[in-house]
Amino acid sequence: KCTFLRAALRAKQPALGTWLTLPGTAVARTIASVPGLQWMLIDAEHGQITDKDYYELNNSIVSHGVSPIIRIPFAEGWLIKRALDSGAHGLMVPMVHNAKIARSVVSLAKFPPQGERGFGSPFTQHAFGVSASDYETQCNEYLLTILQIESREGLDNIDEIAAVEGADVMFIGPFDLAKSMQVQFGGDEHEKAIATVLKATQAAGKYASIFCLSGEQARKRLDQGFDMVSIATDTASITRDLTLQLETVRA
Ligand code: 3PY
Repeated sequence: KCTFLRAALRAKQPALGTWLTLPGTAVARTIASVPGLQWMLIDAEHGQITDKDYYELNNSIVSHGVSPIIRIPFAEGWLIKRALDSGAHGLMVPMVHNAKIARSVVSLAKFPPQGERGFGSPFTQHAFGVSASDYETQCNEYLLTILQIESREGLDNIDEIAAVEGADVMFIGPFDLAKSMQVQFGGDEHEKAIATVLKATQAAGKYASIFCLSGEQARKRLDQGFDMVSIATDTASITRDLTLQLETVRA
């Protein structure tokens, strides 16, 4: 069960996901039950979700055959520990600017001998769908370490970051990248930077991923060679559909 997303990536299937910023298992279940999703991002960087919510959200999402990924607020050891102890299938870390941060994240996310993660929570294995001892042996292989490239510094250091062993996915945060570079979102320089990260990620034999807000954007990125894309967020989906229905009824 812990292999949903990893299996899709290994099979070279487009890994399609959504963004969860609203707390509550009802929202998570409603979204995860839409057929065809491989992953759902539990956003504890910017959303209203806290680490107290992780356990219930993970289990709700996994019960629909979707891999939960937790995005923590920052590359800090105790934040990584709390996210992984809840049994997430993937860890997303924002603002990875250099290989030193990338190495530290990987080390904190892996049990020895690959890393320095400690074992202890009696609940961790539940969302992975395995026994505690299987969790310990399988986790290093199946847990996805997802590093966000979303700064000029991260862009400049992409070759070294992508080369870090155990760093599985380079995930572009296009909004923060544009802000950090002080360029227009979607403009030539922005697109060139995105292409640079994609190329370096592919050259390092890692998976390339990017945040998209719609199926149209996601399709374009998959056609460019990205392996894993979001297609929507919870709040944007609600707003978009309500706007559309209002326009339809008023037309
Ligand atoms: C960005 O676009 O900066 C992101 O991190 C997506 O949430």
